[in-house]
Amino acid sequence: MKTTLLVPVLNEIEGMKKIMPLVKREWVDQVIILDGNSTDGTIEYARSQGYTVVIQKKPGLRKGYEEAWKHITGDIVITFSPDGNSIPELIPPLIEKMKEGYDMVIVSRYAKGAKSYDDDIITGFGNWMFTSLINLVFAAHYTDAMVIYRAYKKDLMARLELDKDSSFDFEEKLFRTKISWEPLLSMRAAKRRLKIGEIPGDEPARLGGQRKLKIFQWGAAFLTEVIKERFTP
Ligand SMILES: Nc1nc2c(ncn2[C@@H]2O[C@H](COP(=O)(O)OP(=O)(O)OP(=O)(O)O)[C@@H](O)[C@H]2O)c(=O)[nH]1
Ligand SMILES: [Mg+2]
Repeated sequence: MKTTLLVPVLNEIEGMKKIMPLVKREWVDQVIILDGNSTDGTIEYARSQGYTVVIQKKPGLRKGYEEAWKHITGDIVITFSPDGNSIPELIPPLIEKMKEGYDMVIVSRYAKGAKSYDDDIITGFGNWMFTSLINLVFAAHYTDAMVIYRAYKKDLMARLELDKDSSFDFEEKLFRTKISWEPLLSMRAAKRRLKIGEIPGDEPARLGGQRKLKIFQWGAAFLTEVIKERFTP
């Protein structure tokens, strides 16, 4: 079972310099830095450390993931945010949990024993609301359906058709924003009754740089997505 750590970055130089040295190279078989056209030296830093860097052509995290997929050699992908939000030491236990036979394991900020130090009242409520909604609509049992930090089988991308343009284009145009595919992945994995696990993992606060999250546009886009996904066979 080969593993690939996929690290999305957009102007994340501070976090990269503090966090990536804590990621031991022997933990995974491949590391890919997926860059969304950073201008703050992130790309140069990543290359100087010997990492494989994929610079995406189309904007947005979802298009980035799509473009990164062909470079992934692992059977399992771990998406990891190097802005301080993902704790590096949880990579080995996350992989261990995947080995128990799960299709996807989430590092939950809201599982018993974990806490988000990055949330404010709005993001905390939003994450709780969307996770509850996904559980209700798709009869799932997530404590965190939204977080980036998770591991899943590489082939879920094709099996769950995460790359089909129609999945998100409408919402993105309507709300003039770019959204990532984690919520859709959570919904479709639940719908197909895949084997989903969670481990608790704190979310420390962002280290530096700027938040890219657009709370209200994303909220509206996700809500539309849940409704649409509910009525798609
Ligand atoms: N390649 C790529 N990376 C991105 C893009 N947008 C955000 N990222 C990176 O993806 C990671 C996760 O971003 P998020 O956690 O969703 O958003 P955030 O800006 O970190 O928001 P907070 O963590 O809540 O402050 C960060 O390392 C970002 O730099 C993008 O369009 N392309
Ligand atoms: Mg973040």
